[in-house]
Amino acid sequence: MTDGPRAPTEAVPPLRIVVVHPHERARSRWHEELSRQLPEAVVASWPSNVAADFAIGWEPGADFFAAQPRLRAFFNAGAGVDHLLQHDHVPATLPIVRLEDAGMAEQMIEYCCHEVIHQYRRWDDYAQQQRERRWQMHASVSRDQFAVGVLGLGVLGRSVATALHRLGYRVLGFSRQAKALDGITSYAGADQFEAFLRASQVLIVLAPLTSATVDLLNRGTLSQLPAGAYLINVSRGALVVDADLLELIDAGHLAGATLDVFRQEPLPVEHRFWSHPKIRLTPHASARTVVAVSAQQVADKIRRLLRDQPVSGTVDRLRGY
Ligand code: OXD
Repeated sequence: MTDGPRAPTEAVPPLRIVVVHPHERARSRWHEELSRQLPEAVVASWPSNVAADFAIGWEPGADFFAAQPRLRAFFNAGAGVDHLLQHDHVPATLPIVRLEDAGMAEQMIEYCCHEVIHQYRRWDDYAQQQRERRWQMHASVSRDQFAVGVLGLGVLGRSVATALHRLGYRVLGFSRQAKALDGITSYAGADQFEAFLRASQVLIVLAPLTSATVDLLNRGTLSQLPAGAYLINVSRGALVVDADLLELIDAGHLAGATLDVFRQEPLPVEHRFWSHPKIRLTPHASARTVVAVSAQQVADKIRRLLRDQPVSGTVDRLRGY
């Protein structure tokens, strides 16, 4: 028997992905890893004339979205999505998916625990004593009496809070809605914010930047921290009012701050933070995107979306994260 005429097979268009990133090195790392994770896909780097199904990137411009009308989702190549939501060029109905941990949590834990221990063990005082050749031991406070407040209990906030709890610190967590976390005293909602601040000897800022958190830590709220409290900001600079922070440190109400993020990045060379003796700063280096792990997470989520399955980490535009 001979085969009858075959129905023409419909060619399935390949999956198309575009990487958009202002830094050439990051762009090529993402390109390389996504091509490895999704060998069936055509991966392009923006600028490109590929009309993609999915995009991955950081700080895409209006021209990018205008040229990509077919996108089914945009994957953010970092933790915070404020850079996407502050512009109205991101199509209103386009799902935005953020990275969840993807190798950042362990870096954040390392960074925050290092800074908490630095304060708890009074390294700055001992460094000053060394400069003065002064031999003086300070009385120790037990860790369960040393309260560390974690503002923001998302994936990174929860990881940091849990790690500090495991180290034996008294940990307080603040979030919009109460979260039950083992060993962590939870505060939630605007009416518990003051009590949370008043109890936090070290305050770690890990909340996203949204219209509700911009300038949240200002003269009024920072004054509610106990005398001698210390601030660690690893979220976004715009949560803290710089002048108010400096004023409270100079007045002696706050012991100092560790800052990894700033309103303007790179931090302008003339900014007082650079030379302030009570400020330790790093250039937005607390937790870098680990591209290999992140690309695997993105590839898994793309496969789910292609099967019409929901994915975690989808941004709620109204909430702002
Ligand atoms: C961020 C990041 O969102 O570096 O700040 O991932």
